[in-house]
Amino acid sequence: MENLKLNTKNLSAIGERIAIPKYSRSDIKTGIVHVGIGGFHRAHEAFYTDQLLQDESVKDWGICGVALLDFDTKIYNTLKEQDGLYTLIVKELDGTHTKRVIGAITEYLFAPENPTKVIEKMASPEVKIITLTITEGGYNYNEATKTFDFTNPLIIHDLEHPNAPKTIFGYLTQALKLRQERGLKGITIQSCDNIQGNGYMTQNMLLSYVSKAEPALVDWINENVSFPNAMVDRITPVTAAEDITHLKETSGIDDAWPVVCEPFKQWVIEDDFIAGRPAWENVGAQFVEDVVPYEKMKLSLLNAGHSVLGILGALMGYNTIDEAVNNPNIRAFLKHYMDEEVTPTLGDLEGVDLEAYKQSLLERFGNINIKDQIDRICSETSAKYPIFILPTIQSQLENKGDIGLAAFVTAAWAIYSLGTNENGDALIIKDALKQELGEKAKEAKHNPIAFLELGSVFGTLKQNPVFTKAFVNAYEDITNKNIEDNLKSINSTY
Ligand code: CS2
Repeated sequence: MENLKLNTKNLSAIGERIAIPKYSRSDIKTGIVHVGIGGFHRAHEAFYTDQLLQDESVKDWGICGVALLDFDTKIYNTLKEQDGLYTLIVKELDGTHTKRVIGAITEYLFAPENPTKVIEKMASPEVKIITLTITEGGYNYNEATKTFDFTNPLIIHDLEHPNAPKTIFGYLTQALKLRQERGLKGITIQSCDNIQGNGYMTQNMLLSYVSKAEPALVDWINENVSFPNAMVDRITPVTAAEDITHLKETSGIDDAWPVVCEPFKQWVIEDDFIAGRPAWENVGAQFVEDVVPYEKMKLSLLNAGHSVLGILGALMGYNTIDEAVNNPNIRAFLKHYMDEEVTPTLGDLEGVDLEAYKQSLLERFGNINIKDQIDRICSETSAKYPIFILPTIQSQLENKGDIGLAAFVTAAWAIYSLGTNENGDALIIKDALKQELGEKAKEAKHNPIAFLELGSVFGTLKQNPVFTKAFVNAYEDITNKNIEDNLKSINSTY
């Protein structure tokens, strides 16, 4: 089989091998600007939108993908080379791969190269929605002060150079200002990040920035921009070199950056789109009045579950999430954490079978074909912990519920931050606070609660005697015996 490079020219030939878009991509207008064209966006929103575009009457919802950071050069160049096309490889539970070429990203821009072009695109009349996957840390929220972080050097830069911004806040402010000046009404800004109340967070952080950068724009935003909350879900590991080779060997497709993901997908969205929206419900998204309870369930069970498996698994020397969850002691620990510490915080979830949901998570985590990297899960834990784990602890403390298992994971993270696993191998720590975490982790060897001094991660947790006691005990237990033996003793108490 001849290898075909993925691009528009070869598309119909590729269509004889795997599924390709049925619609004519050149007829699709851009209705959405999406910032952050990483794997998750390409496995999720772009996938849903591609499915919708298969309906020939839908022509207004093409996506313009924006690469915001210098770091994104590679994905931008790849999409440019491949005319925005990429292969989505769904790794099914039975080990087979379902492959399809996704065509929904019809335009792509590289912000560092041409900021004005990005601002103009966001301000163009045909664009009705700006969607974001800018990661948990991208919202510039500080847990310690509970406010927008104006000390961030990039924010200081944007305030000084409004026409050549570097952050999402600088871009959105300029674009919205142009829309106001041009008399263009409503636009929706929709977060697709894993944050409780991600719409509220986007709105609050943007308004904080705008109040300083363009105070006169605040009222216009309040009247003309909507910020729906949404829960997003699809496990999307980092594409491995073998994925690229395998696609070439099995289908003869030369794709420099395919995306791999699990079969499961979910998108629950509040129906608050001031300028209209795609009928994503026709392709499986759910529109609801209030998404907050669903988000909370997902963040505190799935995402926190990932962090639990990642931190404990990394210390025990595992590389992937399935290896960790398929260790019976870790699995039982995670199950107890979900049942005893998270479930009591979730309140009433109408129409959700929580037991079935938790069971399905264990199965998804255990999918041996996905090979989701523990390094990916543990990256940026300092931004994830305050969203995934801290709210559960706070809620349990308020209601005098158990926090012992969360304290154990937190203590394990302190040990992890020393940079070596139990076998003496170096851990690759990718975290914006890597240095601070490392310093606190060293102090913690003599005084464990020093680790909790990182206010932007732990808020006021250090002042809570119930938590600190459990944390110090757990820290000592981990210093005295290995993780697995600790898990065995903990599990035996349930
Ligand atoms: C993961 C998420 O980043 C993480 O730690 O928990 O990327 C997770 O895989 C997705 O949110 C699944 O929807």
